[in-house]
Amino acid sequence: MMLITKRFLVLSLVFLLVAVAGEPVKAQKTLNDVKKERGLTDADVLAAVKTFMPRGGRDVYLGVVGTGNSGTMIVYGIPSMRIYKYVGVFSPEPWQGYGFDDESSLMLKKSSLDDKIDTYGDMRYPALSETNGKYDGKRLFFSDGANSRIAMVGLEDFETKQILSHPLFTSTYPEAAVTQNTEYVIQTSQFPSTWDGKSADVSFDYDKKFHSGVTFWKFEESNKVSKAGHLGRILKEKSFTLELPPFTLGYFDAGKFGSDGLVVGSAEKNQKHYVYVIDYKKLLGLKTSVINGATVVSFRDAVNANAIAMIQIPARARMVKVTPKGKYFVVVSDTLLVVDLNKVKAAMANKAYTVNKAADIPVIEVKSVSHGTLPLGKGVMDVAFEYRPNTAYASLFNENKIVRWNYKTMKKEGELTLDFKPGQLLVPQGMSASPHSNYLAVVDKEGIYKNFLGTGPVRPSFQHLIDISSDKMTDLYTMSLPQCNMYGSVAIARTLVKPIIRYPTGTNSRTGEISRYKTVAGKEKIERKGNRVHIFGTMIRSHITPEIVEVNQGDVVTFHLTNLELAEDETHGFTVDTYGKNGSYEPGKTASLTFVADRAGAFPYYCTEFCSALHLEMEGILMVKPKNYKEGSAIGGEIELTRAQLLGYKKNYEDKLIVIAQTQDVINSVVTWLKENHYEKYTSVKALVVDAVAQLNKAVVAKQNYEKYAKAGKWKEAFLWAEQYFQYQVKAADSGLRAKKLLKEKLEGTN
Ligand SMILES: [Cu+2]
Repeated sequence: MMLITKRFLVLSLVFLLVAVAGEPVKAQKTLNDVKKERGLTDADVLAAVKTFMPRGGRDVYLGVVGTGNSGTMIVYGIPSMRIYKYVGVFSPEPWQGYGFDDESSLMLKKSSLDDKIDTYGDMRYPALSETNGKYDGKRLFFSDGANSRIAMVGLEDFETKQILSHPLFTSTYPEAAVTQNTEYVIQTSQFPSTWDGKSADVSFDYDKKFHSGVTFWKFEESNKVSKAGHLGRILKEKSFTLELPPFTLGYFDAGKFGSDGLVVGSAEKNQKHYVYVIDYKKLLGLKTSVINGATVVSFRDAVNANAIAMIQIPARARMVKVTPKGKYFVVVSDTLLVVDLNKVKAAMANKAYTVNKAADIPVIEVKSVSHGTLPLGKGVMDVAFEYRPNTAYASLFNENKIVRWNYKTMKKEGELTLDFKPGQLLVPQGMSASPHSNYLAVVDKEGIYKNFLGTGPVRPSFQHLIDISSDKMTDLYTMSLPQCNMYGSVAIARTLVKPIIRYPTGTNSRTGEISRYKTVAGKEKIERKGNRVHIFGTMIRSHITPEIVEVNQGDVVTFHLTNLELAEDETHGFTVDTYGKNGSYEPGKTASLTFVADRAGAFPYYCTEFCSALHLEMEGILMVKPKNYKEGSAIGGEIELTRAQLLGYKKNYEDKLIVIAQTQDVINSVVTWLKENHYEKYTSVKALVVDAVAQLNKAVVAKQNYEKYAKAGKWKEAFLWAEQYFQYQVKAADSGLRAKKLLKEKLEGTN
């Protein structure tokens, strides 16, 4: 034994000496060393510095892009291009328990035609909510092209709050747009289809049986505002659809200010290309019918009310976008066409139509409403607007170019040649009335760069960040976006979005209301009615309560769990092994997990999100007793402790009391420091102190118990309660130390 120890010691020393001798400490490299070694130019370094985000720095914008068929959305920062979050929208997302807990599963099921959870989507062009034409940072909308759904995401917590399935369309254009005060969220069909669920013969009576449509989903922010955020909803019963003849519809946009009320979008039929113009306010008073539960305004009534016209255009419109002040809209094809919306309004008012005889459609001559055209090049895909007057950008896919141009003078103002084929464009705030002028993000679906490693045939999607702040545009950075077929994105100024830190305790995050399953500390319980078992549990560092749940095979079991944490970023996860149940519990959230306990045995449940040093102690066990199980057939009952065991517990208890006293010293010193430095002046610091105090308040009962059991000589119980007390102390100390660190940073001005 002695020999082994000695040899081990010698070996360790030798190893240590070799390690020290073999790895001489290198001098820190200078910027110039790194530049030289990596062959970087000054331009490379400047580009890197422009996107680098130091500690204490903040991204200027929050970007959102739909992942297409993955059915999720990605939240990222501009200019750092760091991905913050993937959010489940049209498909389940396990990390946040989306489509796994009862609340989100119910929402997803209700949005499906077959009462099941759809597991993919087709989401391309999101819309941010607006007030007076400007982004208000409250809501985000997505259309699912594949499953004809519309979704609303709350920006208070970046969670999906509502999904509706379209009652008429079986094919939806994967874009959403809003009117200038988000009175309506607009969604259109893409390919024509039948609406009655009966006729399906394309060759017979196509023009009568097949329809297209534009839907105006009524959106209202509720007067009842929850502390967790807004309770706004799309109201199906106040929404309506304008029926159109069987056009194939594409990108669309809503008017603003002088053109508020108008909706413009691309339409095609029999190889003829149009832009439709709808004056939706004129539709509001018209007669409606109900088809499949949806309110419908007929095309004929809209034409008679002069609420719709078509502008025939020479080529297919790849994109139709209204300029920020609402004066023009741009029709994107290789020759850009700018249409004056005042002229369109005048033409509609004067009924200056040539009528398409075959379909009886009012058509406006394009030359009578055109502001100008600009032949730009090959494969023009998209345009984006920025803050400088009348300034826009266009992407030329086939020419690897971005062009800056002026939609008033109809002149080209500059260009940037790229080493990739540019697709959809984004300027931060660009789809609102107040675009900014710093950056242009460009979609690119050809990740064939030497500086990206190959990962098999499927590559990520890419978004390039271009600096447009000066006359000379520069390509700064390439962000890869995995699990994503990407099209359009939107970005909003960081200062407009005000995300919450935690929910009021017991919040159902989908509805924003306090859940009827909210459970607070000390009120945990298990309720049984026949074979229906409800567990009302809580989670807090480092306990899941209850720790043991016994059910019978075949019982229908629901865990209703509430995260009692008040501290920032203290999310707990929850899974029951092999039962396929998985939830995510952000501070304050209540969510439920229901399953049939159809397999007998012992199934551990535990916290899946690393939450603190005591994370591993967040566990419990679900005992599923087999059918015909008889009590007492297993080992049970109270076990008598031997004297040696009892004394062991006494020693443990006494040792614990010493640790408790030491921990209390730490807490006291932190408390003194916080008070001396006026923590109460800083809201975020105060929140941490509130959490620390809450932990200590919970500890009071534990102390009463350990003292009681110690007095009675019940050392095991005394030790366990002392341990419980210590855990509350640790949590309080943890929050206290975080508060101290934060306050220090505030005082030093680094946070
Ligand atoms: Cu945890």
